[in-house]
Amino acid sequence: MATPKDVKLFGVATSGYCTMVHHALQLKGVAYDYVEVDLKNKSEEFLRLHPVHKKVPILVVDGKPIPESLIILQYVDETWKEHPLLPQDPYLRSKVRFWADFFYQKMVPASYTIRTTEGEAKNKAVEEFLGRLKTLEDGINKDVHVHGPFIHGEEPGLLDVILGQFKTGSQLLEQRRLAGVKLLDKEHHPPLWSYMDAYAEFAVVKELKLSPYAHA
Ligand SMILES: N[C@@H](CCC(=O)N[C@@H](CS)C(=O)NCC(=O)O)C(=O)O
Repeated sequence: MATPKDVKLFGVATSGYCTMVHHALQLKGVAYDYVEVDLKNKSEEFLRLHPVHKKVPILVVDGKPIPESLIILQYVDETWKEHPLLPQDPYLRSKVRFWADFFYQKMVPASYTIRTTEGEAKNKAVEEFLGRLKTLEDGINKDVHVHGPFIHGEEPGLLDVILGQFKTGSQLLEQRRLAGVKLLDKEHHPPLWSYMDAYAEFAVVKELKLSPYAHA
């Protein structure tokens, strides 16, 4: 396959999903244009690119649109070989995909419930979120992490890119919706905390501080 020539990312600056795609492209050294989308006034062009969910991010490569951040991240990894985001070994790759899917299927909805409920329902949602977070942390340590500062080892991979957005998102959720309740802290989640710290210090990530409001 010839290397794509024309790469455009349609996104919004406050979206953690879009930041993941920025990071993946930059980790791989891909040159691309960025188009900021007005979600309150979606353009015809944008709606044509993604008529199904009508959400950012959308990556457009040589005129062809690719929606959904997790699908985009895997497309980017398969298209540009520098700095692989997924391991070579198919079994290990399946494990990384499993925990990435767990994040999208279990953590994102749990944080949405915390944002949108009050009282007893919110307390229950926090408990559920923390239970799932423990499952995620244990799973990553058992199935993926072997050594090194990142989840994927000496270099950040797919789970680092995804969870890199998670710390900011959780902290914002704590500040805005959960007076005094901690979702993620160093004391209760030392491994996750240290992976996320290592990722935040990584050059590409440090230079591209895009998302103050992850998983908006
Ligand atoms: N599952 C999608 C979620 C993307 C998403 O929720 N994007 C939000 C911004 S963070 C959006 O475009 N919302 C616009 C809308 O719902 O109209 C992905 O991973 O790409």
